[in-house]
Amino acid sequence: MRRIVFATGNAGKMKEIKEILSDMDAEVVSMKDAGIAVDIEENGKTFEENAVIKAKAVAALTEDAVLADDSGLEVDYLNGEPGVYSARYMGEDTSYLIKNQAILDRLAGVPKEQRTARFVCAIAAALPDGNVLVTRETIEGYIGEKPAGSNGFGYDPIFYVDEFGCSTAELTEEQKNRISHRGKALRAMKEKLRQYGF
Ligand code: ITT
Repeated sequence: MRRIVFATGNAGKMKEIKEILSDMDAEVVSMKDAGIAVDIEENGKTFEENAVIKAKAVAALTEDAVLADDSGLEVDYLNGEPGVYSARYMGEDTSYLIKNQAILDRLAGVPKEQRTARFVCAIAAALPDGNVLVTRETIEGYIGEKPAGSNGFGYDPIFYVDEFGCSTAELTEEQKNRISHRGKALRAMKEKLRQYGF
């Protein structure tokens, strides 16, 4: 069976990715499980650029096909912040309890219509033949009044979706993957990869 290395060090992402790609005729392994350790400077201006930077950096270290995910939260009232800086917002080591509360504080008193936000996900594939493929998808939602739920990771407790009327941290993994930015972008990538024999 072919192997695909997923260039992420984020365990929350990896859990979702493994489930979404579980029907592929390929073994999907994390960078860690492939024995690859590399510090990648994500200096792109867009999610797509950063996903390609990560996929190519890891592809240079393996014969396997490499996928990478660059994603983040865009809050309209904050002019798209934290955006591509979502992981680095307030410092990489600051807990999401603190980061999420800081966003809630910045939106204190702002009515629901102005609390619109989206998660964005770009997936890049760097293939052994040198081809690079990219997909990008979003999920629209809004920043709730308080954090809720303990599933998922990152900003999930403050990101609410109208379809379920709750935060994405209150959804099961299956529910979140069905509607999420990552679920949609990875399913689009699966379609593209099929054309390359995966
Ligand atoms: P890798 O680069 O190693 O994949 P990372 O966490 O640094 O891991 P990103 O640079 O792509 O990844 O930052 C994505 C951040 O956006 C992530 O750390 C979360 O804070 C947030 N994010 C992305 N998708 C999310 C989701 O589905 N739920 C909650 N937060 C999410």
